[in-house]
Amino acid sequence: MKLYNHALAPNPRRVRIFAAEKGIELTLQDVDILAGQSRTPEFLAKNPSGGVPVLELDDGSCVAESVAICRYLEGLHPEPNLFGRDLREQAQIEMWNRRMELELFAAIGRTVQNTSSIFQGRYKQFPDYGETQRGVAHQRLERMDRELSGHQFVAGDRFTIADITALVAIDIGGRLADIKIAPELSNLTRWHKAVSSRPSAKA
Ligand SMILES: N[C@@H](CCC(=O)N[C@@H](CS)C(=O)NCC(=O)O)C(=O)O
Repeated sequence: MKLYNHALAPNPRRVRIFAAEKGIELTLQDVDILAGQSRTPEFLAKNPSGGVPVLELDDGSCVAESVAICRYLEGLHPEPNLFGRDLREQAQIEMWNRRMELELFAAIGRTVQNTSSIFQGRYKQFPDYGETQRGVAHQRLERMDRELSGHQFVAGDRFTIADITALVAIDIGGRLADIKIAPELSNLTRWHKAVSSRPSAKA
């Protein structure tokens, strides 16, 4: 199995952290997405959406979309469980993962795309819209802080895929859009320190 990867991009990092939690070693092949290497005809044949990560299986078939890749890895290596054991837990974790993706990661992604110099010339940028999205991201972080007063991790009392999604989103926001966790958000600060200190966070 080979993972088409980019060292700094958040979605491939999601898969690397997920695999590291399970002790799976993936062969990585870096794709220079900023130089357009994920938009070549060869790469588009692997993933018509033109992005990383892509997991290429030993038979040459490809799976794109980070959550789909993570589900595949969970099937191959069920432990430690990161997607939920029974139906009820699976639904809860899915709910939290989608909230982290659609409410937090998306707002941070739109802030970065519309304000970071990295994307100048790559996308038409709308800085005002980017600033609005920065506000949305901060509101979501404040809500996360309140949610984390009731449970240790995003989806409950154990580490799951939802924590991985939140971590990669927050870290890329901090790096490329200066979206930082305010010190008064003590539950979120505690959570971020805990998940960042797991060995998988360095993957
Ligand atoms: N929904 C996809 C998003 C993939 C994605 O947007 N990847 C970015 C890196 S984080 C990328 O490769 N961008 C390059 C491009 O779109 O040209 C997933 O979850 O994997």
